[in-house]
Amino acid sequence: MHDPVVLRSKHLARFQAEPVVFVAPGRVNLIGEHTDYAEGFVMPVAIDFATLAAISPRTDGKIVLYSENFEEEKTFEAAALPAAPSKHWSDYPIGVAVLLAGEGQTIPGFSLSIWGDVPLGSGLSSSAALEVVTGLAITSLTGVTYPGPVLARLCQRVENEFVGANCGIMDQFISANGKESHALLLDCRDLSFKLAPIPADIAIVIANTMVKHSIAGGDYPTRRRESEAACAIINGHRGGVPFLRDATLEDLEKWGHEMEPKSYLRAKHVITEDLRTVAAEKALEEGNLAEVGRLMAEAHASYSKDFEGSCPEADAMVEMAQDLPGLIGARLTGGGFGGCTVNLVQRDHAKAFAEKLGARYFAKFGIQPQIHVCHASGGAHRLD
Ligand code: GAF
Repeated sequence: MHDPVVLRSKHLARFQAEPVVFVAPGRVNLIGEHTDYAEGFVMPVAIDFATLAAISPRTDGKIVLYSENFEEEKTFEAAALPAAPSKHWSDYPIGVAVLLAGEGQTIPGFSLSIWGDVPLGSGLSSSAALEVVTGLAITSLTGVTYPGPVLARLCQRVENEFVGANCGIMDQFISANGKESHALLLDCRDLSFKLAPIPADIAIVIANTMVKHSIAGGDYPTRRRESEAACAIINGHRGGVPFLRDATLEDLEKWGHEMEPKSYLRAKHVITEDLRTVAAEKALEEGNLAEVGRLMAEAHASYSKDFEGSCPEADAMVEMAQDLPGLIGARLTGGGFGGCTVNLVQRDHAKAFAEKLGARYFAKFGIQPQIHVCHASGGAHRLD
């Protein structure tokens, strides 16, 4: 699906240099939302939307980035990397160079052509894919290769320390470490993971509400702060709870009355979501799809009501899927406040499911949603 030939020949024509080409996928999260920065559990899948990067060295000390999607070029000096972002697509790739330089790597001049089909602002991790593919590309020139989990952590730091988005590790981790036909149950505390096979007869149907989502906006950091405030109260009482991962529902019962009502609800979502995520992996492993679907429904209700991370369009998209033939489970996926729902659907029904869901959504909102029947893909790698 992601043929490097076109990008390679465009790069050659633009920069008169043969590149090497890398790919990094976007992701959809099956369950485990806003648990990653609480050092909890997530269960994402790499998908067959991805970002490609073609790289070749330069001798003039310049870093020239070209986006095929934006048809725009931006030039930097390798010896004078920017200290701050400029609210531009180039923040992500140049941020990777900045962080690698901070790790002591000498960043050479290079030309980088980028193309991707991860829909932007849809909660499918287009920025993580761009960071991870750039990390692979640049380290192929510096010769210092990073294992997938280390590259993921570096790319998360690009978001946190350069771009200024306070995200967790999930998106970069799955983009760097995804496995064909599998979801990953990732423990965000120590980055250990377990592979959860997606049965061949189940399709992952991603339905885009077309409501733009951004984790750099105000809602994501507000929710994070609210949940962390609840954690601090529990930790103040019994210690040993640096993250909500360490808290229990009993803790919430005991000290919830001291919390702001919103903080209490955010924490309730995070604590119960961790339990659901671990249970969903077990159910998937046991082939208990009814239980996977039940947990996804519970997760959506918790995300929408307790965490208030949904929006009317996403709630409606989940609701409209409920009585369609073949549905196993549906929920809003990703950072929230818009973006996509993820639907696990019996493969035989997937095409009709997508058509009917799209028609229902259009009838209600007058917006044509993009609906994709996706496949669990492998993580980032070199193409050729
Ligand atoms: C966004 C963030 F980037 C992730 O780290 C994660 O917190 C997710 O929202 C919510 O689960 O994708």
